[in-house]
Amino acid sequence: MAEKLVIIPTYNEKENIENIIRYVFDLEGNFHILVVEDGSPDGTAAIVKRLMTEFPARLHIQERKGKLGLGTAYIHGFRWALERNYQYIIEMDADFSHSPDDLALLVRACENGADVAIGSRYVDNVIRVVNWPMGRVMMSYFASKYVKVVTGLQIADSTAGFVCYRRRVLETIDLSKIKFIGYAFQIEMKFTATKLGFKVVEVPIIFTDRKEGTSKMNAGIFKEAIFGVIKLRFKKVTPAAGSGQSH
Ligand SMILES: Nc1nc2c(ncn2[C@@H]2O[C@H](COP(=O)(O)OP(=O)(O)O)[C@@H](O)[C@H]2O)c(=O)[nH]1
Ligand SMILES: [Mg+2]
Repeated sequence: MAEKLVIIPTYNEKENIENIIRYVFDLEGNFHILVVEDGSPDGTAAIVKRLMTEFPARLHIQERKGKLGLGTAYIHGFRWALERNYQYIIEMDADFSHSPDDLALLVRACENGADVAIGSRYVDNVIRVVNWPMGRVMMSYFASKYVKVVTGLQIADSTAGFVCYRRRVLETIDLSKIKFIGYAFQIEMKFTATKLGFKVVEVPIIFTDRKEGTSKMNAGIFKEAIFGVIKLRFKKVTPAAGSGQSH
């Protein structure tokens, strides 16, 4: 059976991390988890390490020295996964905004021919977001429309952070050239995969605002996305050296 890794980046997620790890391990499908932990002052790492004694084969942690951003946390996790035998590598938040029950949907889409499966809030022009303030929903929804216009990327939810990649996608993308860190990182990954010719599909999911802990989103991350996509439009995408681009 193909090995599946869920990468969960964390910064101050002590209220969520144990629950989400246990939830994923209770699912069918033998998912493994890598937590990429950025030195959270709230002690998130200690909780993960305690659970690692209970799940030594399935739970892993990579610790970095400080809050270095979501994008670089995922790049770190992707490299870690590629050094091991994972065939499906999934991005998921720690805060239950992405329902772990939907992991199977994303993996199935990849098993059925997708190279990248996006858990999409906006596919078919339906907005599936629960409990976000209306302003934030509108900002996110129209940001996706803006990305479409500026980059030409035909994806309804380009800032989505619930994504399953087949291994070969992450092998082919030159990860050293992925430069953005916030929502722009998510756009850049989808843009790059599409430019390299991979099949990217959107799977409808419901996104629910976190009930515990606080958002780490800030104005800088938003600004990076707005201006970053303009740069993206002119970016030349080439496969990683030695990847052979074998798809
Ligand atoms: N390692 C790491 N994780 C982060 C960082 N910023 C956010 N996260 C995690 O990324 C996920 C999404 O962040 P969140 O604050 O929920 O963003 P929002 O849903 O857009 O409000 C959560 O699991 C956070 O703990 C960071 O700088 N480093
Ligand atoms: Mg969140």
